[in-house]
Amino acid sequence: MTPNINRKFALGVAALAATVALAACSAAEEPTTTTAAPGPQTVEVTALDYGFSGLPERVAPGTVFTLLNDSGVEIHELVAIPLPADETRPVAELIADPEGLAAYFGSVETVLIAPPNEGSVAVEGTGALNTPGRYAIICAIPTGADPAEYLAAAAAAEGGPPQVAGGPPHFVKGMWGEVVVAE
Ligand SMILES: [Cu+2]
Repeated sequence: MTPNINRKFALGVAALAATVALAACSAAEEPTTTTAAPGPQTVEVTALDYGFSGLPERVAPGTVFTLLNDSGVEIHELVAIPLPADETRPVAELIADPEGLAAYFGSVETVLIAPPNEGSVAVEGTGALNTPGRYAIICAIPTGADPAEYLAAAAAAEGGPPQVAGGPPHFVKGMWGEVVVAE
């Protein structure tokens, strides 16, 4: 029966096309990007020397972030800075402009700190991104800072980044990202 054979063939081609499309899709995806399912969820981001892995591009309001530090050397943080709607520059551009991002440091939504090889504690907010909009995600810890000294300074700091000795902030070395919070 020719029609039946043709139908089987057509189905086979469709399945093959779907497989190829899936393969092309996953190949094009950034390795550090995950696609968020609808609704708030918990997202575990991994901190590396020097970058974030597993940072989603888009999440629902109320999504809670945690940070796992995969470095045995550096202490890392995840600072989520909401950007106003009239700020249209990409985060990459803000990172490159020292005053660009600093202008928004006062409105931080949450800060997670993770010592070497440990999970995070929230030192500002709860880890949740509740307000819809675009966020700059950065780690501003100075390169080579002593983890114990940084934790002590963070505990003592009142509403501002702790001041400890070290090199340039990690975001200068690529430890930054951009997340959109939207329904
Ligand atoms: Cu860092």
